[in-house]
Amino acid sequence: MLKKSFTETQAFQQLQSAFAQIQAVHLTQLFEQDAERFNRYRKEWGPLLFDPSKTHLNDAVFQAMHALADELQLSQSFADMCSGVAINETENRAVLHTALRKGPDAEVMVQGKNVIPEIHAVLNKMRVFSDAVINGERRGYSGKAFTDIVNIGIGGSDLGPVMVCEALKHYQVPHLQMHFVSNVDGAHLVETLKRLNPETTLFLIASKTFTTQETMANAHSARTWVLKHYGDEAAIAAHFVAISTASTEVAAFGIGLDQMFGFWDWVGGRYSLWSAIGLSICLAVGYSHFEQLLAGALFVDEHTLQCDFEDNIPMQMAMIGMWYTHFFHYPTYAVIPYDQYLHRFPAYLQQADMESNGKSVDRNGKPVTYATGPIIWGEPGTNGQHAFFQLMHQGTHIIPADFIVAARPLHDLPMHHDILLSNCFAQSEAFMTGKTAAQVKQELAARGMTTAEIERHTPFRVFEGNRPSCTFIIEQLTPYTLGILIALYEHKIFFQGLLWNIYSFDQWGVELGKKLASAILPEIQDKHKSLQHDAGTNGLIQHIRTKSDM
Ligand code: G6Q
Repeated sequence: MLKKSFTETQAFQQLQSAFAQIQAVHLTQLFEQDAERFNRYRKEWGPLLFDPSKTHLNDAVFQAMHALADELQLSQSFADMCSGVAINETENRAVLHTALRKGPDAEVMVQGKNVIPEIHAVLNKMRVFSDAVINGERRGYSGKAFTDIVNIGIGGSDLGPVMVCEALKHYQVPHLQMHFVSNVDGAHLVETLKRLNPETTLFLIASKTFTTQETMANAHSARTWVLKHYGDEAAIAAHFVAISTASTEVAAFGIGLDQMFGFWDWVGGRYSLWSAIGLSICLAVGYSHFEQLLAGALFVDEHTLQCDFEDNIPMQMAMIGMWYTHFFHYPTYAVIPYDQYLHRFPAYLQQADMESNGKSVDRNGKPVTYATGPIIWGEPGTNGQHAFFQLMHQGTHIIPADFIVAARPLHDLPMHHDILLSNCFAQSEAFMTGKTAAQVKQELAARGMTTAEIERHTPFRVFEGNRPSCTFIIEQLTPYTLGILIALYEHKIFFQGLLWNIYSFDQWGVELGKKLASAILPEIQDKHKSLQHDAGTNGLIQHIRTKSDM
């Protein structure tokens, strides 16, 4: 793998001159210059349409991006990742979430061993288990069928499964309710368990390391809740399963290895929903839907492997993101699904993207001299329109956005879907075209305002426009198309890591957070311990010590 950034390439010069030509051009001018722009840039691939035509692309920019992709060998690096090369060098690991989507006949070698048979053995165990829970064969300790599943996990062991279970609610098994407990704030567990019956509740303890403080605290409290009800240790085996890479820690917790669903260190936490971490998804929607999710992601893996820059959607998404982050200096990027089922998609992407590319040291150990991963955020439309869209339309910050919508709804209220679609398209149109002073004046005159009133009101009603966006249309939200959407963003993140020459698959910032809290915990629990922090932190701890006496 090359260890140079986009700024060190010859294509970068090409991009700089293309930028000089286009930076002052309004998006509407690009459409005036080329009415075929939509057809030129949109890509249709299976059930997906990707439309980047409302971004600052032209032939010169596109060619420079293509040259950059070739010069940085993006395709080769993607193929390396998929074939098991240890590209996560800071943790000395392969990165193989793509292997989790492959069929049983594939071959992916890690340290001389084909990992596909193990993957399919775990998938098979997930299928058998989820079928048994769903059809009531697998029951609680007192013989009652399960009605509620509680997944206890945090970060990568939570955000992906929650997002998918919410997104696929339409397909949910009706007699099983899913719950997710992640926060160590006891309120999360207490409020979840309040309405549940220990005899009909199954806990999935999802933790790659099985040492994460929050998950272990929640798991132990859940265990106590079950034990308190039954008064019998033997009940634990019937009500707890573990999803982890750490069999010793799982056994120490008291969960037998037959009750454990394994995965491997080459599956990163935020890329793990395709592994056993997806057991909650299998239980929520049934194993065959989980298989469809994997198939959608595989479709994108193959697309990404086969297509060069001209057709490669994740590669183009990555370039457009870099284009706005580096050249236009737009520090944030919004993801706006016009789909209520996708309401957790932006939160999921925040982790996937910002934990991967929130880095400031390059792969040679040197500080980077350019902006890396943008701040990712978003909420579903149309809700966002009645909240933060004002700033997106008329604020001083320009925020590129992805709009995501399905052509056909999953409900039978067609009028609602027509309104949803029209809002989605109207917003990207308004972001691009804005409204000129002349248009505002004409409108106000038509409403009968005097010239003086028109002059006074016009400045507030002008929209500059020229706000870029990409639109993604899927045919319908299914497990397959959801798999497509997730994998598109995963690979966009991968390619951006290459452009910025950073390691996308470690997370030392998260590790730091895990250690810091462990140092302060005993100081909160024992008020006589001396405090060695900065004066501000010591002050906060002292304050809590006085309050806990009250
Ligand atoms: C993800 C990160 C992080 C991790 C959580 C939970 O890529 O590594 O979000 O998923 O900290 O870790 P465990 O699964 O080990 O409990």
